[in-house]
Amino acid sequence: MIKQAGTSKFQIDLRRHLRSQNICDNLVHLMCEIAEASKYVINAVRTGDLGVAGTSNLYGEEQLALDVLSDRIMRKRLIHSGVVCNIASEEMDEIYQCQANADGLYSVAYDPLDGSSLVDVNLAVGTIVSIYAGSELLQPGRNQVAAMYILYGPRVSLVYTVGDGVHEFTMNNLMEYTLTRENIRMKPEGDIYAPGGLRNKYTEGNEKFIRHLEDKGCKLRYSGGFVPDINQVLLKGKGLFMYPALQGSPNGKLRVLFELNPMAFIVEHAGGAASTGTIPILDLQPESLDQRAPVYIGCAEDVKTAVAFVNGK
Ligand code: AFP
Repeated sequence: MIKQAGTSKFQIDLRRHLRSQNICDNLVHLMCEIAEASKYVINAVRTGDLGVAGTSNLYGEEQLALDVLSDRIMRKRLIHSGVVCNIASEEMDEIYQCQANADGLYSVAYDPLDGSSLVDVNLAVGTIVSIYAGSELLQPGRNQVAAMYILYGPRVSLVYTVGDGVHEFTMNNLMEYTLTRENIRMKPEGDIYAPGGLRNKYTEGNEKFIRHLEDKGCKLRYSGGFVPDINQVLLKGKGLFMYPALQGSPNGKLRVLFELNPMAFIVEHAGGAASTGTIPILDLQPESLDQRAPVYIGCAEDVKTAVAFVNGK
């Protein structure tokens, strides 16, 4: 553990902090390469074309020019890193193999620009990254060796875990990521909630749960962007995000590989929890790249209460 963040005159940069973790050089190098890629994604978000790309992704959704550009930036950087075996992106239809031999290498699943439809209304968006050792991407999220997200908001911040604490870095005016919060911990129960999906499609259990949160005085905080919404719950250390099963869409909306696994890995290592309403997100065995699942993620007691309501408390 490094001296308390922000108290020393020395700014602790990402590479130095990663080196202080008990992880191998290849993983340090990979995570620093992803941080470097985010500097080009920022530029694209701030100045790039806000129009459509004229193509559609794995889900048949229309791709924005920013989706395609940020995906290309991330993919090139991951290939260039030399330590990646397989890549899966929310914007690509299938797994891309960089190297056949997976010894000592990693496989990466990422959402290059989650919430991209919010950029043209100037709301915060983010990049989400999930890392596994070896070649296999379709495995339970609990096997991740690292997860990180980069939030492009009023400030640019990066949050990561390698399974030993959750740490936040903020970009300084030299475009370097320096440590701002170390070993972030969530409280057992919270006072904010972020409910995704159409309320008139909520099941009775979910509707009762929302009323329970409102009765206990929780404030609604939902931006429509998974990364800023999770960042708020995580850094305030008190709250819950949910995108439940809806009438007509039993698996909700969010994607297991690109969104749920990395965020669940981060939140669980900050003392929170993440559930489908039936099992922990990290115990899910993904069957396909485009698999979706309902999610309740945040303070452990709030997630437990959600599961109870959803299962007919
Ligand atoms: P987009 O990437 O299509 O903007 O979707 C964003 C997202 O995947 C996630 O960031 C949000 O939490 C969720 O979808 C918002 O969904 P609703 O628009 O249904 O609220």
